[in-house]
Amino acid sequence: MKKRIFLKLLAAGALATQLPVYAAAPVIEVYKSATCGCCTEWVKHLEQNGFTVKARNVANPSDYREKFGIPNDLGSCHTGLVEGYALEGHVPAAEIKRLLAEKLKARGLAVPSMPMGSPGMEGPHKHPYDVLLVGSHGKSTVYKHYDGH
Ligand SMILES: [Cu+2]
Repeated sequence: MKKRIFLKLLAAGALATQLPVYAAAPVIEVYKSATCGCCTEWVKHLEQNGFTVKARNVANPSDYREKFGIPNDLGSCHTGLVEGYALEGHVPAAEIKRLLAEKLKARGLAVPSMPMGSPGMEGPHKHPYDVLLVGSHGKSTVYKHYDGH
């Protein structure tokens, strides 16, 4: 009897440790203010691209930017976290998927400010903008450039 329970627990434990391997879409946690409309539009963009999003309304999203090591001058309206990577601002799903595939050693990705034409910031114009890779030492490099038109 006791042995059987032990084996069941052992099996359950083994299953639990295997689950992340088989989990499908990564979950993105998003920290935003309750009144942010473009943040909600960005969340929709992520969901439309297959991500599961857990959005949380917080008093100061910038606290999370700081916590995740994204420099203040790269700040935007919301901060996300996916598999240990920070996502600052309106980062396109394509670059998030690329980073998750490349598994680079980095703090995350940032689209500073809120460029018109980035996901969640659709409007009459598309301004050029860069998706920045924030390295593990806090220095950023251009990960992808988007042309405006
Ligand atoms: Cu925004």
